Amino acid sequence: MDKKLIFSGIQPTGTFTLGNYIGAVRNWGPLQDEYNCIYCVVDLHAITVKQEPAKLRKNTLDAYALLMACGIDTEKSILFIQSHVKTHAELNWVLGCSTQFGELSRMTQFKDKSKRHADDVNSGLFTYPVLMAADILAYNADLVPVGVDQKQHLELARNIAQRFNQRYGELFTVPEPYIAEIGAKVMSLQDPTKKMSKSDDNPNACILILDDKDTVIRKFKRAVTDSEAEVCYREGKDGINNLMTIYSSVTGKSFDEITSEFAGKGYGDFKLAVGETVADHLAPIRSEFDRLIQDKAYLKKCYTEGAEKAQRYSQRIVSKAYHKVGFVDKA
Ligand code: ATP
Ligand code: LTN
Repeated sequence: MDKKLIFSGIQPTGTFTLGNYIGAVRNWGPLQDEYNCIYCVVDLHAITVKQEPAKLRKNTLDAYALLMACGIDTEKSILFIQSHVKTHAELNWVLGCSTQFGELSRMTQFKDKSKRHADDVNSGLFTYPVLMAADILAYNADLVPVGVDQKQHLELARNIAQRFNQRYGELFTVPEPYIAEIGAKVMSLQDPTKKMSKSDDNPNACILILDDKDTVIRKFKRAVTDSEAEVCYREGKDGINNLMTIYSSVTGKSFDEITSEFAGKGYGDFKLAVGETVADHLAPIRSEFDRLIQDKAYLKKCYTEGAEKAQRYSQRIVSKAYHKVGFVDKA
Protein backbone atom coordinates (compact mmCIF):
# COMPACT_ATOMS: atom_id res chain seq x y z
CA MET A 1 0.00 0.00 0.00
CA ASP A 2 1.11 3.56 -0.66
CA LYS A 3 2.42 5.49 2.30
CA LYS A 4 0.00 7.99 3.83
CA LEU A 5 0.64 11.68 3.27
CA ILE A 6 1.44 14.11 6.07
CA PHE A 7 1.14 17.89 5.72
CA SER A 8 1.90 20.58 8.28
CA GLY A 9 2.92 24.21 8.49
CA ILE A 10 4.34 26.77 10.89
CA GLN A 11 4.19 30.56 10.82
CA PRO A 12 7.40 32.57 10.51
CA THR A 13 6.38 34.92 13.33
CA GLY A 14 9.60 34.53 15.35
CA THR A 15 11.92 31.87 16.73
CA PHE A 16 9.98 28.72 17.57
CA THR A 17 9.06 28.25 21.21
CA LEU A 18 9.48 25.06 23.18
CA GLY A 19 5.68 24.74 22.72
CA ASN A 20 5.96 24.76 18.91
CA TYR A 21 8.79 22.30 19.20
CA ILE A 22 7.28 19.77 21.61
CA GLY A 23 3.70 20.12 20.34
CA ALA A 24 4.49 20.00 16.65
CA VAL A 25 7.88 20.36 14.95
CA ARG A 26 9.72 17.79 17.02
CA ASN A 27 7.37 15.08 15.77
CA TRP A 28 7.77 16.03 12.12
CA GLY A 29 11.27 14.55 11.64
CA PRO A 30 10.54 11.01 12.89
CA LEU A 31 7.38 10.86 10.73
CA GLN A 32 9.53 11.05 7.58
CA ASP A 33 10.43 7.38 7.75
CA GLU A 34 6.88 6.09 7.91
CA TYR A 35 5.04 8.62 5.74
CA ASN A 36 5.45 10.88 2.75
CA CYS A 37 5.81 14.31 4.32
CA ILE A 38 5.23 17.84 3.10
CA TYR A 39 6.12 20.75 5.39
CA CYS A 40 5.68 24.44 4.81
CA VAL A 41 6.65 27.82 6.28
CA VAL A 42 3.32 29.66 6.10
CA ASP A 43 4.30 33.25 5.36
CA LEU A 44 0.88 34.05 3.80
CA HIS A 45 -0.69 33.22 7.17
CA ALA A 46 1.83 35.38 9.03
CA ILE A 47 0.64 38.64 7.42
CA THR A 48 -2.82 38.26 9.00
CA VAL A 49 -1.19 40.25 11.81
CA LYS A 50 1.11 43.24 11.16
CA GLN A 51 4.63 42.26 10.12
CA GLU A 52 7.62 44.41 9.33
CA PRO A 53 8.61 43.32 5.78
CA ALA A 54 12.37 43.00 6.40
CA LYS A 55 11.73 41.08 9.59
CA LEU A 56 9.23 38.74 7.95
CA ARG A 57 11.75 37.94 5.22
CA LYS A 58 14.42 37.14 7.81
CA ASN A 59 12.02 35.17 10.01
CA THR A 60 10.91 33.11 7.01
CA LEU A 61 14.46 32.07 6.13
CA ASP A 62 15.21 31.43 9.80
CA ALA A 63 12.09 29.25 10.11
CA TYR A 64 13.12 27.28 7.03
CA ALA A 65 16.62 26.67 8.43
CA LEU A 66 15.21 25.89 11.87
CA LEU A 67 12.96 23.18 10.45
CA MET A 68 16.01 21.63 8.81
CA ALA A 69 17.95 21.93 12.08
CA CYS A 70 15.06 20.14 13.83
CA GLY A 71 15.53 17.13 11.56
CA ILE A 72 13.52 17.75 8.41
CA ASP A 73 15.51 16.28 5.57
CA THR A 74 14.88 17.83 2.16
CA GLU A 75 15.96 14.58 0.50
CA LYS A 76 13.12 12.73 2.24
CA SER A 77 10.40 15.39 2.49
CA ILE A 78 9.13 18.36 0.54
CA LEU A 79 9.99 21.52 2.51
CA PHE A 80 8.94 24.86 1.02
CA ILE A 81 7.78 28.42 1.57
CA GLN A 82 4.01 28.89 1.14
CA SER A 83 4.13 32.10 -0.95
CA HIS A 84 6.32 30.33 -3.55
CA VAL A 85 3.52 27.96 -4.50
CA LYS A 86 0.56 29.71 -6.09
CA THR A 87 -1.93 26.85 -5.79
CA HIS A 88 -2.51 27.65 -2.09
CA ALA A 89 -3.97 31.10 -2.82
CA GLU A 90 -5.86 29.75 -5.84
CA LEU A 91 -7.57 26.97 -3.91
CA ASN A 92 -8.16 29.32 -0.99
CA TRP A 93 -10.59 31.33 -3.13
CA VAL A 94 -12.57 28.31 -4.26
CA LEU A 95 -12.80 26.88 -0.73
CA GLY A 96 -13.80 30.28 0.66
CA CYS A 97 -16.92 30.00 -1.48
CA SER A 98 -17.71 26.71 0.30
CA THR A 99 -17.22 28.15 3.81
CA GLN A 100 -19.92 29.91 5.79
CA PHE A 101 -19.49 33.23 7.59
CA GLY A 102 -21.03 31.65 10.69
CA GLU A 103 -18.45 28.85 10.81
CA LEU A 104 -15.55 31.28 10.65
CA SER A 105 -17.14 33.46 13.34
CA ARG A 106 -16.95 30.57 15.78
CA MET A 107 -13.17 30.10 15.51
CA THR A 108 -11.61 30.78 18.90
CA GLN A 109 -8.26 31.83 17.40
CA PHE A 110 -10.06 34.56 15.43
CA LYS A 111 -11.84 35.74 18.56
CA ASP A 112 -8.57 35.82 20.55
CA LYS A 113 -6.49 37.45 17.85
CA SER A 114 -9.10 40.05 16.97
CA LYS A 115 -9.15 41.10 20.62
CA ARG A 116 -5.35 41.22 20.76
CA HIS A 117 -5.06 43.16 17.48
CA ALA A 118 -8.20 45.29 17.79
CA ASP A 119 -6.75 47.99 15.51
CA ASP A 120 -6.38 45.56 12.59
CA VAL A 121 -9.21 43.04 12.38
CA ASN A 122 -8.60 42.43 8.66
CA SER A 123 -10.48 39.95 6.49
CA GLY A 124 -7.37 37.73 6.18
CA LEU A 125 -7.44 37.15 9.94
CA PHE A 126 -11.07 36.08 9.58
CA THR A 127 -10.53 33.75 6.62
CA TYR A 128 -7.20 32.37 7.93
CA PRO A 129 -8.65 28.84 8.44
CA VAL A 130 -9.79 28.67 4.79
CA LEU A 131 -6.20 29.18 3.62
CA MET A 132 -5.12 26.52 6.11
CA ALA A 133 -7.70 24.14 4.62
CA ALA A 134 -6.35 24.97 1.14
CA ASP A 135 -2.79 24.14 2.30
CA ILE A 136 -3.91 20.71 3.40
CA LEU A 137 -6.47 19.84 0.72
CA ALA A 138 -4.23 20.95 -2.18
CA TYR A 139 -2.11 17.86 -1.42
CA ASN A 140 -4.90 15.50 -0.34
CA ALA A 141 -3.07 15.02 2.95
CA ASP A 142 -4.24 12.17 5.20
CA LEU A 143 -2.74 13.36 8.47
CA VAL A 144 -1.90 16.76 9.92
CA PRO A 145 0.46 16.85 12.94
CA VAL A 146 -0.35 19.95 15.03
CA GLY A 147 -0.71 21.11 18.63
CA VAL A 148 -4.11 20.91 20.25
CA ASP A 149 -4.87 24.60 19.63
CA GLN A 150 -5.23 23.83 15.89
CA LYS A 151 -7.86 21.12 16.34
CA GLN A 152 -10.77 23.44 15.65
CA HIS A 153 -9.20 24.67 12.40
CA LEU A 154 -8.66 21.12 11.31
CA GLU A 155 -12.27 20.22 12.08
CA LEU A 156 -13.28 23.08 9.79
CA ALA A 157 -10.93 21.83 7.05
CA ARG A 158 -12.65 18.44 7.29
CA ASN A 159 -16.09 20.05 6.97
CA ILE A 160 -14.99 22.09 3.97
CA ALA A 161 -13.59 18.97 2.25
CA GLN A 162 -16.78 16.99 2.88
CA ARG A 163 -19.01 19.81 1.69
CA PHE A 164 -17.01 20.29 -1.50
CA ASN A 165 -17.05 16.54 -2.22
CA GLN A 166 -20.82 16.39 -1.74
CA ARG A 167 -21.50 19.38 -3.91
CA TYR A 168 -19.09 18.72 -6.77
CA GLY A 169 -18.20 15.02 -6.51
CA GLU A 170 -15.38 13.20 -4.69
CA LEU A 171 -12.04 14.95 -4.86
CA PHE A 172 -10.58 15.80 -1.47
CA THR A 173 -9.25 13.45 1.18
CA VAL A 174 -10.81 14.31 4.54
CA PRO A 175 -7.73 14.91 6.74
CA GLU A 176 -7.26 13.61 10.29
CA PRO A 177 -5.49 15.52 13.06
CA TYR A 178 -2.36 13.90 14.46
CA ILE A 179 -1.89 15.19 17.98
CA ALA A 180 0.84 14.05 20.39
CA GLU A 181 -0.39 12.41 23.60
CA ILE A 182 2.04 14.33 25.75
CA GLY A 183 2.94 17.96 25.11
CA ALA A 184 0.14 18.90 22.72
CA LYS A 185 -0.31 22.06 24.77
CA VAL A 186 2.77 23.40 26.52
CA MET A 187 1.82 26.19 28.91
CA SER A 188 3.40 29.58 29.65
CA LEU A 189 6.08 29.46 32.36
CA GLN A 190 4.68 32.63 33.89
CA ASP A 191 0.97 31.81 33.70
CA PRO A 192 0.53 28.04 33.39
CA THR A 193 -3.18 28.40 32.59
CA LYS A 194 -2.24 30.03 29.25
CA LYS A 195 -0.60 28.41 26.20
CA MET A 196 3.10 29.17 25.64
CA SER A 197 3.11 31.50 22.64
CA LYS A 198 5.71 33.22 20.44
CA SER A 199 3.80 36.45 20.76
CA ASP A 200 3.79 36.64 24.59
CA ASP A 201 5.00 40.04 25.85
CA ASN A 202 6.80 38.53 28.85
CA PRO A 203 10.11 37.01 27.64
CA ASN A 204 10.26 34.77 30.74
CA ALA A 205 6.99 33.08 29.72
CA CYS A 206 8.48 31.08 26.90
CA ILE A 207 11.63 29.17 26.06
CA LEU A 208 12.83 29.86 22.52
CA ILE A 209 14.57 26.94 20.91
CA LEU A 210 17.62 29.11 20.17
CA ASP A 211 17.97 30.34 23.78
CA ASP A 212 21.42 29.58 25.23
CA LYS A 213 21.87 27.27 28.20
CA ASP A 214 22.02 30.00 30.87
CA THR A 215 18.86 31.64 29.55
CA VAL A 216 16.97 28.34 29.47
CA ILE A 217 17.99 27.52 33.05
CA ARG A 218 17.18 31.03 34.29
CA LYS A 219 13.69 30.95 32.73
CA PHE A 220 12.91 27.54 34.26
CA LYS A 221 14.16 28.70 37.68
CA ARG A 222 11.67 31.58 37.51
CA ALA A 223 8.79 29.36 36.36
CA VAL A 224 5.61 29.93 38.37
CA THR A 225 4.64 26.91 40.51
CA ASP A 226 2.46 26.30 43.60
CA SER A 227 3.37 26.49 47.28
CA GLU A 228 3.66 22.74 47.86
CA ALA A 229 6.92 20.85 47.48
CA GLU A 230 6.10 17.46 45.99
CA VAL A 231 6.94 16.80 42.34
CA CYS A 232 3.77 14.98 41.28
CA TYR A 233 1.14 15.40 38.57
CA ARG A 234 -2.14 16.45 40.14
CA GLU A 235 -5.14 18.55 39.13
CA GLY A 236 -4.66 22.20 40.05
CA LYS A 237 -0.84 22.00 40.06
CA ASP A 238 -0.70 23.63 36.62
CA GLY A 239 2.88 24.91 36.87
CA ILE A 240 4.36 21.59 38.03
CA ASN A 241 2.17 19.62 35.61
CA ASN A 242 3.57 21.71 32.79
CA LEU A 243 7.20 21.21 33.89
CA MET A 244 6.56 17.47 34.25
CA THR A 245 5.06 17.36 30.76
CA ILE A 246 8.11 19.13 29.33
CA TYR A 247 10.53 16.90 31.22
CA SER A 248 8.62 13.78 30.25
CA SER A 249 8.50 14.62 26.57
CA VAL A 250 12.23 15.39 26.43
CA THR A 251 13.44 12.41 28.50
CA GLY A 252 10.75 9.84 27.64
CA LYS A 253 10.22 9.21 31.39
CA SER A 254 6.70 8.62 32.71
CA PHE A 255 5.15 10.88 35.36
CA ASP A 256 5.57 8.11 37.98
CA GLU A 257 9.25 7.76 37.16
CA ILE A 258 9.71 11.51 37.47
CA THR A 259 7.93 11.56 40.84
CA SER A 260 10.26 8.82 42.17
CA GLU A 261 13.33 10.53 40.73
CA PHE A 262 12.56 13.71 42.69
CA ALA A 263 11.12 12.14 45.85
CA GLY A 264 12.44 14.04 48.85
CA LYS A 265 13.86 16.81 46.67
CA GLY A 266 12.31 20.25 46.29
CA TYR A 267 11.00 22.23 43.32
CA GLY A 268 14.37 23.99 43.04
CA ASP A 269 16.20 20.77 42.16
CA PHE A 270 13.44 19.76 39.75
CA LYS A 271 13.45 23.11 37.92
CA LEU A 272 17.22 22.94 37.55
CA ALA A 273 17.02 19.41 36.14
CA VAL A 274 14.32 20.42 33.66
CA GLY A 275 16.37 23.47 32.61
CA GLU A 276 19.57 21.49 32.10
CA THR A 277 17.86 18.66 30.25
CA VAL A 278 16.00 20.99 27.91
CA ALA A 279 19.12 23.11 27.27
CA ASP A 280 21.21 20.02 26.46
CA HIS A 281 18.47 18.73 24.17
CA LEU A 282 18.30 22.04 22.28
CA ALA A 283 22.08 22.61 21.98
CA PRO A 284 22.62 20.53 18.80
CA ILE A 285 19.64 22.25 17.12
CA ARG A 286 21.20 25.64 17.84
CA SER A 287 24.57 24.68 16.40
CA GLU A 288 23.02 23.10 13.31
CA PHE A 289 20.91 26.23 12.80
CA ASP A 290 24.01 28.47 13.12
CA ARG A 291 25.73 26.40 10.45
CA LEU A 292 22.78 26.32 8.03
CA ILE A 293 21.84 29.99 8.26
CA GLN A 294 25.33 30.98 7.03
CA ASP A 295 24.87 28.99 3.85
CA LYS A 296 22.28 31.07 2.03
CA ALA A 297 23.04 29.48 -1.35
CA TYR A 298 22.29 26.01 -0.02
CA LEU A 299 19.07 27.19 1.65
CA LYS A 300 17.99 28.82 -1.61
CA LYS A 301 18.63 25.62 -3.53
CA CYS A 302 16.55 23.66 -1.02
CA TYR A 303 13.56 26.01 -0.92
CA THR A 304 13.57 26.46 -4.71
CA GLU A 305 13.49 22.71 -5.30
CA GLY A 306 10.93 22.28 -2.52
CA ALA A 307 8.61 24.83 -4.15
CA GLU A 308 8.94 23.18 -7.57
CA LYS A 309 7.96 19.80 -6.17
CA ALA A 310 5.08 21.24 -4.14
CA GLN A 311 3.79 23.20 -7.13
CA ARG A 312 3.83 20.11 -9.35
CA TYR A 313 2.15 17.96 -6.71
CA SER A 314 -0.62 20.39 -5.80
CA GLN A 315 -1.32 21.64 -9.34
CA ARG A 316 -2.87 18.31 -10.32
CA ILE A 317 -5.35 18.47 -7.46
CA VAL A 318 -6.15 22.17 -7.75
CA SER A 319 -6.71 21.85 -11.52
CA LYS A 320 -9.25 19.11 -10.79
CA ALA A 321 -10.99 21.37 -8.27
CA TYR A 322 -11.15 24.18 -10.87
CA HIS A 323 -12.65 21.77 -13.38
CA LYS A 324 -15.20 20.43 -10.91
CA VAL A 325 -16.56 23.87 -9.99
CA GLY A 326 -17.09 24.59 -13.71
CA PHE A 327 -14.13 26.74 -14.76
CA VAL A 328 -13.16 26.33 -18.44
CA ASP A 329 -10.05 24.12 -18.76
CA LYS A 330 -6.94 26.09 -19.71
CA ALA A 331 -5.27 23.59 -21.99
P1 ATP B 1 1.66 32.87 17.29
O1 ATP B 1 1.97 33.08 18.74
O2 ATP B 1 2.45 33.75 16.35
O3 ATP B 1 0.19 32.85 16.98
P2 ATP B 1 2.20 30.10 17.72
O4 ATP B 1 3.33 30.09 18.68
O5 ATP B 1 0.85 29.71 18.19
O6 ATP B 1 2.18 31.44 16.92
P3 ATP B 1 2.08 28.65 15.18
O7 ATP B 1 3.02 28.95 14.07
O8 ATP B 1 0.72 29.21 15.06
O9 ATP B 1 2.68 29.13 16.56
O10 ATP B 1 2.01 27.09 15.45
C1 ATP B 1 2.87 26.11 14.93
C2 ATP B 1 2.55 24.78 15.53
O11 ATP B 1 2.91 24.77 16.93
C3 ATP B 1 1.07 24.40 15.50
O12 ATP B 1 0.95 23.03 15.19
C4 ATP B 1 0.58 24.66 16.89
O13 ATP B 1 -0.52 23.85 17.24
C5 ATP B 1 1.81 24.30 17.71
N1 ATP B 1 1.85 25.01 18.99
C6 ATP B 1 1.89 26.35 19.17
N2 ATP B 1 1.95 26.66 20.47
C7 ATP B 1 1.96 25.47 21.16
C8 ATP B 1 2.00 25.11 22.55
N3 ATP B 1 2.09 26.02 23.49
N4 ATP B 1 2.00 23.80 22.87
C9 ATP B 1 1.92 22.84 21.91
N5 ATP B 1 1.87 23.12 20.58
C10 ATP B 1 1.89 24.41 20.20
N1 LTN C 1 -2.57 27.56 11.52
C1 LTN C 1 -1.41 26.80 11.84
C2 LTN C 1 -0.32 26.91 10.81
C3 LTN C 1 -0.77 26.26 9.55
C4 LTN C 1 -0.95 24.87 9.34
C5 LTN C 1 -1.37 24.74 8.00
C6 LTN C 1 -0.80 23.76 10.15
C7 LTN C 1 -1.08 26.89 8.39
N2 LTN C 1 -1.43 25.99 7.46
C8 LTN C 1 -1.66 23.51 7.46
C9 LTN C 1 -1.10 22.50 9.59
C10 LTN C 1 -1.52 22.40 8.27
C11 LTN C 1 -0.88 27.27 13.15
O1 LTN C 1 -0.12 26.59 13.69
N3 LTN C 1 -1.23 28.38 13.65
